[in-house]
Amino acid sequence: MKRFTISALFVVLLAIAWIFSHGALSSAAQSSPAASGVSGQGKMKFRVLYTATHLPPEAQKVLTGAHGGFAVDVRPGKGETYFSLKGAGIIQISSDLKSTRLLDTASEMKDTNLHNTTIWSGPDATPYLSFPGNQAAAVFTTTLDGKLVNTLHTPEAGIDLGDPAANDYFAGRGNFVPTDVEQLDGLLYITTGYSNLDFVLTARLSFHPLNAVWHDLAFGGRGTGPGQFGTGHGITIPPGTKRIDVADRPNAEIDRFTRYGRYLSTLKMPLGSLPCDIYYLGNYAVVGSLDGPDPSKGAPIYILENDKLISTVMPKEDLGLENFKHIHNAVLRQYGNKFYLIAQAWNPGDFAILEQVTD
Ligand SMILES: [Ca+2]
Ligand SMILES: [Ca+2]
Repeated sequence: MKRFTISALFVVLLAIAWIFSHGALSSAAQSSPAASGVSGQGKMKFRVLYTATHLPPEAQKVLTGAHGGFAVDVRPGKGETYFSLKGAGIIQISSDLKSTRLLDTASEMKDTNLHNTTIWSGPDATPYLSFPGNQAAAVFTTTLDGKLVNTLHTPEAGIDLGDPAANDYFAGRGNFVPTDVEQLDGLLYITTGYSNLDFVLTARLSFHPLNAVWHDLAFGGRGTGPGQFGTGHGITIPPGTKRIDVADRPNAEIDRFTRYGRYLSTLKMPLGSLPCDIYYLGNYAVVGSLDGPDPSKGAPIYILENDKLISTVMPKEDLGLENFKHIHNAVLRQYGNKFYLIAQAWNPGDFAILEQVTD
C-alpha cells in the first residue's frame, strides 16, 4: 500500500514536471515574432500560418535562391498553387494549403531559374503550366503533373514579331530573357523586362501536339512614355477579361493594354515601390513589391480592392520573417471563410503562407 502511494506520488510529480516543461516550450514558441505578429489594415490583416519548413526538404535546400512566382488553379473544385525552385523543380501546394509536394520535373527545367508561373487551359479545357526561363532563354510549358510538352526558344533572325524594334533586336542577336508569361485566346504574351528589348512578345499556340510559334504582335519598349516600361517585369490577365496588365517595376506602375497591345491606362502604385507582378482574385488584387517607398522599412505586399489600396502587409517588419527583405511574388487565395497570402522573397529567397486575421 505504502509502495503504491509512493509510486502514485512519483507519477503525479512526473506529470507536473511534464506540464511545466510543455508550458515553457509553448510560451517560447508564442513569444517569437513570427508566431504573434499581425500585419495589414482593415479586413485584410494577416499572420503567419506556414513558413519555409512547410516545403518539401529538397525545396528547403535551395530556397535561398528563390526567384520566381506562383500560379493558382482557380478552376472550380481545384485550388492548387504551383511554382518552381532552381535545383528542386516544380512544387504543388494543395488547395487546403496543408501540404506541398515536388512534381517530377524535366532536368532542363529543374536546373534553371523559372522566373514566374502561369496556368491556362487549351481549347479542349486541358490545363497547362507555362514558365519563363530567364536563364535558359526559353518559355517552358508542362502538363499539371510537370511533364514538359513544349519549349519556345529565342526568336530567330528574320522572324516578323510585328514591330521593327523587336525584329532588329533579334536580327542583331539580342538575347531573349523572358520574365513572365500569360495566355489568352491561343496566344502566349511574354515580358522581356531583364533585356534591353523590354517588349511584350507573343507566340501563337497550336494543339495536339502542343506547339508555339512566334507571332507578329509586340508592344511596350523601354521608356517612360505611356505604355512603355523601365522594366516590364510581370504580366497578368485579370480573370474573365481580355486585358493585359504589365508590372513596370522601376516606375511603380501597372500598365494596361488591350490584347492587341493598344495602351489603355496606368494603375499607379505607391511612389518608390517596385511592383514585380499583379495577381487578381475577384475585386481584389495583390502586388508583391521588391522594395517599398522606404527600402529600410522592408518590402510590402499591397492589397487592392477595385484598384484602391486597402492594406499594406509587411512580412519582415510586422511578422518577423527576417528573410523577407524583398518580395518577388505574392498571390491571394480564398479557402473556407478566410483569405490567405502565399508569398516568396528574393535575395535571400524565402517562402511563407499568411492567414487572414478575422477576429
Ligand atoms: Ca510604364
Ligand atoms: Ca503574372
